[in-house]
Amino acid sequence: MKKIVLVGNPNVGKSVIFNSLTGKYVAVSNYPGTTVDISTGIDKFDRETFQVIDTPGVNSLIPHSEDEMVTSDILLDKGIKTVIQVADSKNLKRTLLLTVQLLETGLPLILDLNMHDEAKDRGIAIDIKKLSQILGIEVVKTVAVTKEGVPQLRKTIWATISHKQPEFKLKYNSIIEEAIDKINGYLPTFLKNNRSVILRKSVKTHKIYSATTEHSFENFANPQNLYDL
Ligand SMILES: Nc1nc2c(ncn2[C@@H]2O[C@H](COP(=O)(O)OP(=O)(O)OP(=O)(O)O)[C@@H](O)[C@H]2O)c(=O)[nH]1
Ligand SMILES: [Mg+2]
Repeated sequence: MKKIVLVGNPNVGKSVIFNSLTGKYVAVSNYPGTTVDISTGIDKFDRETFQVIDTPGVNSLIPHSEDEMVTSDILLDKGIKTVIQVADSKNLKRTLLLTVQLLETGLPLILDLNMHDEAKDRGIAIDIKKLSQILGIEVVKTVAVTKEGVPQLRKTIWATISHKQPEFKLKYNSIIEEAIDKINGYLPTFLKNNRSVILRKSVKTHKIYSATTEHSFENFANPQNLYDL
């Protein structure tokens, strides 16, 4: 079954959005090999049925905790059709750091600026059209607790579900770009050009700075190690 994954910083309303999308068809289970709970549910768009996955909150796709490791791992699942980043509209800076990392996965992405009510109370106004143009993705506003904007979010998921994500490439300095190219040469075909995987793994192991020998790159690109993100 095709999968839709909800990802976002902690405490931004992912689970409330998840409940609005899936209703009562929900199962909670441990992510394999961890103590982290993952909720999955079913949503029907037109004649198609999708599995919706709620993930634990993350500050970064470079994992520093078991929760973050699980979310990063879920994003490597080949069956994923669309990622919805649920965000706190009051904290755009924190949101966009994760947006860039999600764009680097190459997965189709929709940005849901949730908690729009609280942002409005604080006088925060976000030009979602402009943001959508800059990022090259659909951006919607919601208030999960009152379901405001949820029908629009659903419509957007449905409209973009089979779209190919335009390539997003943030250019890093030459040391990093050269390391990315080199590491890419060792990746198995299904992960080729996946800058997100390369950068996550590189930052975690600091190999982007220290891997100067072919041997360490081979070690780095060992498919078994790649799942250890
Ligand atoms: N005012 C307001 N509160 C919201 C909104 N969305 C969620 N909340 C509240 O924010 C809190 C966190 O919501 P959750 O859905 O648990 O957030 P989460 O992102 O799943 O949190 P983690 O799974 O811990 O990362 C709850 O108290 C919600 O009722 C919103 O749009 N407006
Ligand atoms: Mg949650």
